[in-house]
Amino acid sequence: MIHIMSLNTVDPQISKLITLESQRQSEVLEMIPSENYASKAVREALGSVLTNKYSEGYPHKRYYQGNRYIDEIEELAMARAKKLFGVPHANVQPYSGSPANSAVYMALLHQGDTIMGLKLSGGGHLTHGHPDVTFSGTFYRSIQYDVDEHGFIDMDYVADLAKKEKPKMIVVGTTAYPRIFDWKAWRKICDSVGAYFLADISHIAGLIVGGVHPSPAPYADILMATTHKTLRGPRGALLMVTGRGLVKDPAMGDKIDKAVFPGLQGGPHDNVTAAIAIALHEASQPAFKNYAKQIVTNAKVLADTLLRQGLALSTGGTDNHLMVVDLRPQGVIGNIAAEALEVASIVVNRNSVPHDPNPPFYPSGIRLGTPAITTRGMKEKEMRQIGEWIVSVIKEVSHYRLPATKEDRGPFLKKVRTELQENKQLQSIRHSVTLLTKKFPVP
Ligand code: DSN
Repeated sequence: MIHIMSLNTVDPQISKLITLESQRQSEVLEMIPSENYASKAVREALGSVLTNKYSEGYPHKRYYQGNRYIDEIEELAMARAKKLFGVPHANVQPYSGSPANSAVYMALLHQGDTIMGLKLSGGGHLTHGHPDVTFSGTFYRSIQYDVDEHGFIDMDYVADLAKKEKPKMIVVGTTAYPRIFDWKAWRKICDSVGAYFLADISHIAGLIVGGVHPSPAPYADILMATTHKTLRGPRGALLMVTGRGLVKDPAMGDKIDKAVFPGLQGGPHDNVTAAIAIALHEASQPAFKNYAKQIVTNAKVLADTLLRQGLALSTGGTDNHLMVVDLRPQGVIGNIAAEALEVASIVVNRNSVPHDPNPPFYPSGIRLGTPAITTRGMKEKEMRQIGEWIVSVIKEVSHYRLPATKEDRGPFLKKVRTELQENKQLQSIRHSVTLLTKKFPVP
């Protein structure tokens, strides 16, 4: 009986929370650069009967019966990924970006081998060798490169570091870096030391397939892309081996497949696989190119508005979908700026800035992105308005200083939170944001 009852009847508590979250998503300006609004078709596949199935293995090589339709779905997802990214091998099973990167390391490295990735504070990801607390930084010998004082990756420094440390793998990719990569230059560095070249394009995958950013496919050995950021699909990831990767090691695709399953994962989430296939189909449509182009235009206009009003941005601007606001000139921590913006219904995340003197929990910046608001149809005019609001919110909280002693920080943030809720200026911006979001319904 329970099987045919609606969610609201079976579990009114969860049902209500989903309704409230849906309302929240439509009422706020969603500006966390890694978030987006997946289409109804993608969400339909996620909530479909495919969640019932087990299909350990790969198409036509399963350990379970009953996979004839799942095989077709996974083959479609693989074929679409290969076509869209221009690669000969694609694995669509990784549960998300972190397991996908781990699978690459497991496939091609031995414990203790040297990997080289960008520091977290410079815009890198935890799985790019962050020391002490991550698998990538403890199972392997991790050497990290960094950005210069303006936030740019210094390629001469990277080349020298690679020559000195001889990494077996170089990871090129970021979560908070606003500039375009010179993939050819990275290839040269990898070749100079014989390193594997892993391009982690999680953030910019949608910009690459939308034709507004160069693709690393002609240069890298392996591409890793999460599927839910600019690509606008479900939570998941793609691991792709390029033509170059297969020349280097014809077994690279098999090794990566084996590392994903059975190396690190069990059965693939077939509902996600179908949703990935749908997202890849959507990304191959002409409208996706316009969306990708508008994301970058919007980010540039927003960055320009913030800069004109005196905010500092890492690298002084952006070429992609995101920007990192460096709040050190204001002296306020990212936590307070992000919380104040949320009171004004502008949702961002606090973020470390290059060479941040503060720890990641109390970083000196915030990260903003335009993918989700672009999906809602917002354009340059709205970016200028949003930029004004962001500046105004930051001005409103610029006098707050983080206490030096750790014990005082919790009570201080609690007190600030109450004050932010009562702040009339933030309330007034929230009202204006509500009016704006009503004009741009979540598709
Ligand atoms: N959490 C993702 C991001 O926000 O960029 C990276 O894994």
